[in-house]
Amino acid sequence: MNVGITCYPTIGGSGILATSLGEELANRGHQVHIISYERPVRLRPDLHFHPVAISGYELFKYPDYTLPLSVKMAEVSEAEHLDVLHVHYAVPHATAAILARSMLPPALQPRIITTLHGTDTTLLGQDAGYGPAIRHAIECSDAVTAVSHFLRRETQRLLAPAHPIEVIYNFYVPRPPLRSRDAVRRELGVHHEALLLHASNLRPLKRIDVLLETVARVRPPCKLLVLAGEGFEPYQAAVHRLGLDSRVLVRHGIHAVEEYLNAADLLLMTSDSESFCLSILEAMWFACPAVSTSVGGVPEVVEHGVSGLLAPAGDVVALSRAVESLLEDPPRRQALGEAARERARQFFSADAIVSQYEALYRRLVTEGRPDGRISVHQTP
Ligand code: GMT
Repeated sequence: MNVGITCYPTIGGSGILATSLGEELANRGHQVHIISYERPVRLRPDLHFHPVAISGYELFKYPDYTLPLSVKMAEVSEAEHLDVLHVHYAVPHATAAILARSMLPPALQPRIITTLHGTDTTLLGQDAGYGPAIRHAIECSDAVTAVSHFLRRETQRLLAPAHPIEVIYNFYVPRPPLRSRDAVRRELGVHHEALLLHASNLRPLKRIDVLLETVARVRPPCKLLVLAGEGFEPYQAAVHRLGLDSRVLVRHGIHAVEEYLNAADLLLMTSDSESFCLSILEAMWFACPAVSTSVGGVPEVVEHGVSGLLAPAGDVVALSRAVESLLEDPPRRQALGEAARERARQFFSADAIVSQYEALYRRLVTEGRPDGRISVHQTP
């Protein structure tokens, strides 16, 4: 099939997932076209990339992305005979896709799949300036998926769209680390102490304050490595106040996360909300168990006490005790890590998930278009 994918290209779960999906679809023989304002960070060179040019028209107080995106989507749909256009993160991608479709004659209209990733409905869905547009885009999509049952429930509760939402979980394909665990720990100056890892975009809902307070309470020797796109400076004062200067390391813009996941003893996530938490899944593939707040879709990814440990949101005492319990019991930590890797293989592999998206595409294409025609462009 000819598949268009639109996502945010920056570091972030939805962009990473969409890029991996594109690569896996290409591996399965589909023609994949990525449409975005920048080449996604992890995009392999053999996928087709169609950049959206944003005009700096001086009359506009705020630059507009939605219209040039929709024009590019329509152009690519027509030129590449897209069967489906799969947009990740509703805002503004789903709205742009609906507009692109309405610019095209029926025979050239791709089927539109909107995948909800989290804050596009849990936060923006509650914003009076966005909610009705998001509901409209969901209702006009040919299919809508959410990355967890939690997100489906929340979207139905907040927006009540008159359209079914299917759950297709996220997946992750680990790349082999380029450096050994020992080499990475040497680079970080981690010797006999444990290495805790936190990977996120540091948005307020990731609760970096809770993260630092949790680490400050952990008694066994450990260091915390924070992997973030950018923006840790506002937290340096808290690092200092909590006496963590020598225990907190920060690395920005790291794409080779695998090396660090492989070197870490556990992942620590303290979010107030997560629809899924791709960082946890990434760690699971490296048998690195997570200690996380039990929020949103996280309990669908981690079974408490089996493949990781969960604690109430904001509870620094429970979180630090959970971390300590794993640092003090390496065999248990290893058992949870192994169980996490097994769970990732069983439920969140490309084999398990990509076939669900392919089946959805096939269903939409063979169901036919609203005008009764079926797609004529299918390749494999
Ligand atoms: O968490 C973020 O702020 C980024 C956001 C994104 O769009 O990349 O993440 C959301 O999508 C990820 C991929 O599906 C999920 O793993 C994250 O849990 C979700 N974030 C939230 O729900 C807060």
